[in-house]
Amino acid sequence: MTIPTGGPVVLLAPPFDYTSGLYGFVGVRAYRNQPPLGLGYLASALRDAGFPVRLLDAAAEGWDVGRTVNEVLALQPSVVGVSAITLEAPSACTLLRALRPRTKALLVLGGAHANSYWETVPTECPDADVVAVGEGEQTLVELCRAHARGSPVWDIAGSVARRPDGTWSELVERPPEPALDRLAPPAYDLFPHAKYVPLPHRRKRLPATAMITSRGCSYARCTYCEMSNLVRKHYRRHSPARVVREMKDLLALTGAREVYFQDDIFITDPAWVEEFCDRLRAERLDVLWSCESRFVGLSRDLFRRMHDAGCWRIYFGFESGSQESLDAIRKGFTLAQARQAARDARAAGLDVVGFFMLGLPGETPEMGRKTIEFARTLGLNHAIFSLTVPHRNTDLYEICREAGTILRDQDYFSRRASYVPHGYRDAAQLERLRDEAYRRFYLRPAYWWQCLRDLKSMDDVRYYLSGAASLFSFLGGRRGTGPPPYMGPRTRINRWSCLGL
Ligand code: B12
Ligand code: SF4
Repeated sequence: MTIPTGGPVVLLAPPFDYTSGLYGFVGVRAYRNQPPLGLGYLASALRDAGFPVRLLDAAAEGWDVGRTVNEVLALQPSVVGVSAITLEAPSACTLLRALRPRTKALLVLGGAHANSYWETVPTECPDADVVAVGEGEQTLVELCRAHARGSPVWDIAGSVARRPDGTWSELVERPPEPALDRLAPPAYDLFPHAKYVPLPHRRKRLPATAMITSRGCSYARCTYCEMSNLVRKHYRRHSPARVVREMKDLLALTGAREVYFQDDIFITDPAWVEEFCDRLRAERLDVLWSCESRFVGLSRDLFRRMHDAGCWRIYFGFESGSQESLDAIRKGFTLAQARQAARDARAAGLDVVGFFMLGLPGETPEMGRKTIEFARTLGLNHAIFSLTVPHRNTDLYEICREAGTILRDQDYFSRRASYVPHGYRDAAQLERLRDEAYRRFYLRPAYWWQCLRDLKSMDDVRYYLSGAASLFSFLGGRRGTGPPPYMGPRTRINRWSCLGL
């Protein structure tokens, strides 16, 4: 095992990997558009335990692997902690492979990919010394302490590690922190905030930043989501008082004028939201915010209260316009409930964005068109149509294997279909339907008339202009594996910035 060197702990978000084909229309600058809060929490815990910490976000910086390796080595780290979701795992592994011969630092890999696939990570990423599983604050502190003492690191709960004989230790799970308020807020001061510019559909005002108020999902049943397998019993939330305090400090630090709440479901307990809104209003902060939520059982009054406390937008996962598909993926609501929620939120003054999935198992082009039609009738401000991507660690994966063809795993950004249900002729037919969905949703007079009626400020005008630029750049993009014709993405982003966006 490695020898401690006494340098800082370097926490690292890996580079965005163009060569893997995972780019699509969004581009590198748009890829990392919010701070990776998980690393921020780890940094806080390490600092509280007395470790010097550096946080590098290679994706936000636009660094490639070579540059990232040089930046890490220049800091002479004792421990390097890399965070990756599955999409980023190939890039994280390439990085660790490049680092391994050039440093004696302990190399730790964690994040959503390790949380779901820790059993296979040691094989696919053999240059990591340790794979952290689950919430990492305490695990990483203990790993760093053991490493600093020169003690073995292969018996630390919440991780698996390579032993000197090359075998990997068994996982002893670490229970997640039961009382979230005991955790220090993320070390916001370590993020390169100026680099995070959310996509136009994610914010109205800049600078905009992000926070999270809960962990886990309180519903956790949807068949396509890894949350349904991981964390159902572990749903926890910060107190409203803590969230408002954290928000105040974050705004003071960054000058942000808008916050996006990253929670899987922001509204789980209406009483919590009411208290949060009351406290926020009492602070009279100049801040807009937005959040994602389920909508079953929520009232127009609650939406109005949120609106009065600065919430401008809410994202709902409507997913499908076919009740049959909704039931199959266990969404737990009816089309009528979905329609009512959209109506109530709009009537309360909120922008409503709908997420929709095309190409679910059992779907035919006719059913897909029902989803498009449904989206068009909800009075939404924005709709996002995604092609179904089966995650290996979900119930949907097995269903997809039976009811269609899985073409590639966990490929979110290339615009190509990962999975084709039996009801579709081929991937191209499904991809065409997705493009048709965007055209039919956005390119209709009723939609533009609604947008005009919603214009209330210059922020709104800028917002719609940038949204239109995104839409046309998407519809103008080419299908396939090579970089789209308008890459690099920097040029595209720079063009928006000349509009002052
Ligand atoms: C907010 C969010 C987003 C935001 C911002 C993401 C970002 N860049 O920060 C947006 C909306 C942009 C987004 C987009 C996507 N997301 Co997302 N997102 C989330 C969400 C809801 C919260 C993330 C979060 O902040 N969690 C809270 C922090 C505290 O947890 P954490 O990051 O996991 O970190 C903890 C541990 O994992 C661990 N840890 C993490 N890293 C490390 C490293 C080391 C060394 C150690 C020791 C420990 C450790 O310790 C941390 C503290 O306890 C999660 C679901 C969830 N609840 O986690 C999905 C999730 C991460 N997203 C997911 C996906 C698939 C995506 C997209 C690919 C979706 C798409 N189709 O485009 C894109 C990817 C874009 C991107 N750039 O990341 C999946 C990832 C699944 C997987 N196996 O990869 C998740 C898990 C949702 C799900 N249920 O399936 N996402
Ligand atoms: S899709 Fe959303 S509501 Fe469903 S299990 Fe995942 S996080 Fe929870």
